[in-house]
Amino acid sequence: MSAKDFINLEEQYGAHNYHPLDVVIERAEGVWVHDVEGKKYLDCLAAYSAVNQGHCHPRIINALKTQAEKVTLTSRAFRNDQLPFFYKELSELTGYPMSLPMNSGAEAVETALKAARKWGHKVKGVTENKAEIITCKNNFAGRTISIISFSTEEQYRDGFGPFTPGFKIVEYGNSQALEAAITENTVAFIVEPIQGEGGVVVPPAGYLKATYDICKKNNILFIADEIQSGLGRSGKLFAFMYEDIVPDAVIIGKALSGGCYPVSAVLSKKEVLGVFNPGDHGSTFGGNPLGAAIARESLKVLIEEKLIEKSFELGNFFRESLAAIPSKHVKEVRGKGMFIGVELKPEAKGARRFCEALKERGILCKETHENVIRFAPPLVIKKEEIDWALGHISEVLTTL
Ligand code: IF1
Repeated sequence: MSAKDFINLEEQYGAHNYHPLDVVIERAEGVWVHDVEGKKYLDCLAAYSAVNQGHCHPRIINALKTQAEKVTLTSRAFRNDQLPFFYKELSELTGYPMSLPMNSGAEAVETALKAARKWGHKVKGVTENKAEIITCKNNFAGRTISIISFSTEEQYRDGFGPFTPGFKIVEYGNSQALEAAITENTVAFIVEPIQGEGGVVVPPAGYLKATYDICKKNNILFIADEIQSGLGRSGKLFAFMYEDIVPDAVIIGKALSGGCYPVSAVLSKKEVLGVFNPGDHGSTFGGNPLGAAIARESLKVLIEEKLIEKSFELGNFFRESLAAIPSKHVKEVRGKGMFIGVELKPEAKGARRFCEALKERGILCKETHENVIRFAPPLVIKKEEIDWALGHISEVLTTL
């Protein structure tokens, strides 16, 4: 079968809710993916930061196989022997005393929303059904009805109403806007420390600290959505660590399983997660032994292979090298660690054609919005591989 045959099958039988680049991947290892026609590409998207540890990491795959042969799913009606260690190791790594596991990122965000509302009512004393949660313009937190209720991207909402009430949206990067939006009913502020889908937008230095202090002053939960920015992507374990804050809750997903299985979690403390009583919340697959075993190994790989430090050093090198490319198309190069966005000028006629050209040269990346090319390869990428990619990126950005 040719790539075209696979694409035709997919187009015929699948819902058309995506517009992928036409590369049909059949296997991958580390930073490299191989398509059905035998072509090899450097993956500069890393499944939106889910494969920070690299594709099919041997240790993670081994943990997957070993656990799959023992027990995969118990449901939470019974206990299993992996979940307790997953909780403990996650706590030791992050410093958060407890966590609640789910599967997709969106489910973990929903979990945080539910925790915040219930905390607001039961602990803070906000009148029932009056809780307000503040979010930021250009956020991305998933696709559920409640989450798109606070999206500012028209397409993500179009046709999907009616929406969940109780959200307020303020400008990202402006702490005064947060302060002005607070009422006696505000229970939480949810923020991406670096906006991913928004175009790898890094807020002004001091913004996270300022908004955190505002939350503390007003008895509001500060919740960091680190689903994309977390677990080493930004060059720190969490992107919020660039500022001196400890969020009340942190939401993680994606790289928590090294891209091998959907595993997400909300990290927090007893005052917050303690609002959930047996039966209040759950999931058939959340906390299952297969996911827990995979996540345990994924976290170990992240630490033992020093991927966070590598992301910081090589990411900064990659970003500075991109910024030095003399291209008339580039408006700004920004990011932290291995989380990089190259914003093109409007005259460049869109990032998509640059992604297509890079694909022809064996580099896979994806535009975000019209004008931003995102570079976020697996954190196992080597300096020589970055150098090789830079040669091609430089040619594409200067000749197209
Ligand atoms: C798609 C985007 C990235 C996220 C943050 C929660 C979630 C995400 C900060 C939800 C998910 C994914 C979703 C995926 C593509 C991707 C994406 F372009 F859509 F926005 F990464 F930039 N919080 N982001 O980035 O996690 O439920 O998907 O596990 O929807 O196509 P999920």
